[in-house]
Amino acid sequence: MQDLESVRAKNLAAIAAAVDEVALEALRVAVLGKKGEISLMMRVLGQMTPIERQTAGAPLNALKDEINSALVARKAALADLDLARRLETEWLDVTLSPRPLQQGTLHPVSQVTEEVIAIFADLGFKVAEGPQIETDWYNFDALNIPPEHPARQEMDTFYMARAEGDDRPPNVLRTHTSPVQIRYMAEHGAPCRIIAPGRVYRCDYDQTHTPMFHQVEGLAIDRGISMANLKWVLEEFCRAFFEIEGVELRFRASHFPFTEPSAEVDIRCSWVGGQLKIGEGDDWMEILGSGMVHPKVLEAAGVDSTVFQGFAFGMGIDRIAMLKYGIPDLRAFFDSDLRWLRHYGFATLDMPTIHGGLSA
Ligand code: 2NM
Repeated sequence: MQDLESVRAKNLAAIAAAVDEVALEALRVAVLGKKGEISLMMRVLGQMTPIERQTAGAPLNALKDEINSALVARKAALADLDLARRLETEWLDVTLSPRPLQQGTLHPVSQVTEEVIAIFADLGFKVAEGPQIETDWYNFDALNIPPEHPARQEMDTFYMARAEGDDRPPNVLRTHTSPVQIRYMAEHGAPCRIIAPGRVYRCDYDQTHTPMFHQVEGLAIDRGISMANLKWVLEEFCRAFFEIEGVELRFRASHFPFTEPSAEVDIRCSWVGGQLKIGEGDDWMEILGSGMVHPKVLEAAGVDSTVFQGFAFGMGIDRIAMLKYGIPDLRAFFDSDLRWLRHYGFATLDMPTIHGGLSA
C-alpha cells in the first residue's frame, strides 16, 4: 500500500490547483471514482486479515473523507470566483442616458385626415370607407356620369385589365370617393351623415397633380336639407380647420353631374410677397366643390328623392394640407424622403383634435 501521507499531499495540492469545475471533476474521478486511487486502495483492504484491516482502514477512510471535503470546498470556492469575475465584467451603468429613440412622424396627409375626421365627427358625421378598385357603375353610372361624359373617356381614369374573352366593362381605380357614398346610402338608407376620406386615382402627373391623391367627400341626406345647411357646415369646417374665427367663403355657381345646383367654394386669402395667407386680403382660393345631390344619384342609391334630399361636397386632403401647413410642393408628399418627412411630419402625440384645442 502506498504511503497515505504522500497520496494526501499530492491530491490536496492538485485540488487546490484545479482551475475550473471540469478539472475538479476529472480529479474526483481519478481519486474517488470506481477505479480511482483511493478506491483501489480500499479494494486491497478486502484481502487483509480483520486485524490488519482495522489498523489500515480507519486512516484510509479518514483520507477519503478529507479529500471529498476538499473537493466540495474547492468546488464552492471556484463557483464564488466565477461569480466574482462575472460581477466584475458584466455590469451596466444604469445612470447613463438612453440612446436617442429614432421615432417616426405622422405624414401630413395622415395628420390632416385625422383633423378633418375630428371636426366632422363633432358635426355628427360618421366615417365611411370602400374599395379603391370600383366597378364603372359605382364610379360613374350611379353618379349620373353617362358613358359619353368626358370624365369617363378622357385619359384620367385608370382602367383595370379584364381576362381574355371577358366582355364586361373594365373595373377602374376610383377617381373620387363618391362610390363610397353610393354604397353607404344603398346599404344604410336615409337619413345619413357621412364623410369618406381616402385614396383616389387619376392618370395625371405635373406640378400640381399626382396619379394618386387623397380626397374627403361629405354627404348629408335627410328631409328638408338645403344649400343653407351646406353653407353652414362648410363654414364651420373651415373655421375649425384653418383656425380662423371669421372665416369667409364664396360660393360660385358651377357644374357637376352628381349635384344640382352645384357650387365651387373659395376661401378669402392674400398673396403678399409670394406668401399665401388664408382668411385675410382681397384674393380668393378655390378649396372645394359641392352641391345638392342630384335626384338621379339618390335614386341610383335606392333613396326616395321625393322624400329625401341632401348636400355633398368634396375636397383634396393633400391640397388643404399644403394650404394649412405651408408645404410648397405636392409631389414631395409621395417621395418618402426622410428629411422631408422629419421636417413636415407631426409627432404622434401632437395630433390636434377638438378635445385637444382645435377650436370647434
Ligand atoms: C364633389 C363636388 C360635389 C359628391 C357627390 C357625392 C354623392 F355621392 F353623394 F353623390 N359625393 N360627393 C360631390 C359633390 C363631390 O367633389 C368635388
